[in-house]
Amino acid sequence: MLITFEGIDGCGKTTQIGLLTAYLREIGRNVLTLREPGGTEFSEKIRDLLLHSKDKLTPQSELFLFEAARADLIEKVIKPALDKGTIVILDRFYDSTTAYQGYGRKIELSVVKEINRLAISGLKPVITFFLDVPVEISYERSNHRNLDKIEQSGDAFFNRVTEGYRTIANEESERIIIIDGTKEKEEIFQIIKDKIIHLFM
Ligand code: T5A
Repeated sequence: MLITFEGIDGCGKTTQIGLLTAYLREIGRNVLTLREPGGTEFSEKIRDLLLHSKDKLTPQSELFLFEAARADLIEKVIKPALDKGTIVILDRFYDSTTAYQGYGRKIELSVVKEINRLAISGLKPVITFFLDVPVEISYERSNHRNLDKIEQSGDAFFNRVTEGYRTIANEESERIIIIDGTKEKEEIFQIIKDKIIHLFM
């Protein structure tokens, strides 16, 4: 079972993934938590290039790098884990690419979706939690640390990404649960836990 978390930077994904992982382990489930880009030696190198390289990347090269990291992670780690019955919780997946490179960087959506399709080779999450927070909250929560390359993309970019996420979530309302990410951490986790328990029944 693949579970994914989505939202703009600082929306609270990592916090909720930590709570969900602990809860699932408590009830005796095998859980593997991963983040994108990353999770293999190759994908971690790509992560470093994408988030910290001093070179300016074009939107297209950024897109291909995210997809290369994703394809490597899926084949080497995610698929083998799912085959063993492990629950995989993934911090970002192809919805991030649609939102950031499609809506944010303005690469034609049909192109982004096609390249996503190639990279994921048929793998889909059973459920996706989209933590929706306004851009100002994202900045407030991130301003205690150095911003990476993508986080430095500016207000207009993050407004487009946010609107993109809302559109994707409304188009795929069967899979994507929209949660108000400005609520208290515990309240958000209760919503997530209820949905997960429902999935297991
Ligand atoms: N990207 C990624 C693309 O452009 N395309 C792609 O295809 C993919 C896969 C990855 C970057 O790459 C981009 C998107 C990203 O810009 P990253 O370092 O992995 O970068 O960063 P994020 O995924 O954005 O993770 P962050 O750590 O920035 O944010 P989280 O995980 O959403 O938030 P979290 O849980 O760390 O919380 C941030 C702060 O807020 C507090 C926490 O305590 C923490 O201090 N917080 C709350 N405060 C109040 N109320 C709540 N409910 C709170 N929840 C958390």
